[in-house]
Amino acid sequence: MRYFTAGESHGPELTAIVEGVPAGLRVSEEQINADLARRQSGYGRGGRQKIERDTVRVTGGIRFGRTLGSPVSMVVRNRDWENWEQRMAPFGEPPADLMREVTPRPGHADLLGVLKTDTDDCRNILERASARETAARVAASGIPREFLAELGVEVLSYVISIGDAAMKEDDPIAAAAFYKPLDIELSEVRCPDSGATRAMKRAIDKAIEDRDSLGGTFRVVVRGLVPGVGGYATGRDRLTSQLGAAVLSIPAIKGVEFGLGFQAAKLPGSKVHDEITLDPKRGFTRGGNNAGGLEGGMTTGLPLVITAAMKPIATLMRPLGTIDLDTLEPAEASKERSDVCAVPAAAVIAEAEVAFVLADAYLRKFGCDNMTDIKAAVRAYKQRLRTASR
Ligand code: EPS
Repeated sequence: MRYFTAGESHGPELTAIVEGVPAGLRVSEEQINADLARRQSGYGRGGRQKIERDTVRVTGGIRFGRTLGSPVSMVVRNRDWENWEQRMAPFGEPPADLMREVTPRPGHADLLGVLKTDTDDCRNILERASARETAARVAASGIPREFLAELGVEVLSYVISIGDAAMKEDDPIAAAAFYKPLDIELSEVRCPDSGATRAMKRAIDKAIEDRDSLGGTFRVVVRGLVPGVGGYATGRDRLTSQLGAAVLSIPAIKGVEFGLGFQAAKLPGSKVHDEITLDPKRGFTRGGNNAGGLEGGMTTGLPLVITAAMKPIATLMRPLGTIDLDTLEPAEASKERSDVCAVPAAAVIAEAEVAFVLADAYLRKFGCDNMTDIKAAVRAYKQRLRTASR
């Protein structure tokens, strides 16, 4: 299963196509819209989110609420398009008063995109490099999310830190298995700790006052996975490489850790690896989950725990220095209306990316034609594992 997206930030709409979809999967429009709303929320979002009310319109691949087995296509309208129709028109001549963007923002794709594509307008780059594109990814992720949910797999995310305001956790990996989705969703920054939520909001208020921006860290947790999904035989089979690439594909994500992550590099092996035990009811299990649910590129069956770091948004209201591409003189970078912090949104987008990788890995392991056969294959696999451990 994989997706494609098309569309610019201020174009008419964003398009997503998901291919490799099994037949008979129940899909809910309301659920996709709820995920789109989760991506739009979060303290520190900018004026654009007051304009957009993202909803999905499915244009293929689903009939009476169930997938047909054909590619699923969908669109998310950009309400801001009506303010950009002239400036972003697909055809015709540019308007006489068109302002080109010629002051690339440090940290954004502007400069390198201009050099690479030989254009004289950063807008040709920033329209697509904009994180607006991730609305299409989240809409598309309705398919793998529902697929995983039918197999008992739940994907969630929460924010751990924004700037230097962080949630204190004694044992983050153990805690990851227990946070309740409601506590996360009720926080304006998607943090299950109310004290830390307040500290993060204060950090964002300060950044707004300073006309600056903030990044942070978040975690994606997946519960209910069966062991042995993914592969060890080639680099590409390893879920570690696929999940790492998927999370790093989100704009502004600069680092990804699994389980103990970088901590593991400081500890001896005896304190890192999770001892193998045999539980009479559950079969093979582990003394801990330092591996974060992945071993040898495959799921262990314990919660998958991924931590990611996002850099601060590149558009600053107090702009950094740049070079004017017309005059080649020093200048101030463009200051478009922008978010101050989008870490909570990035966490929701990471859920989407992770869901795609895991759904694809399940389809490879359990077949891909229809939900009845896939569910039967998962049941048979679980049964074999139970027998093997006796
Ligand atoms: C973005 C700039 C802002 C953000 C946008 C990402 O948009 P605008 O230039 O229209 O104010 O709001 O994100 C979204 C629109 C979204 O839906 O996430 C950028 O330059 O990356």
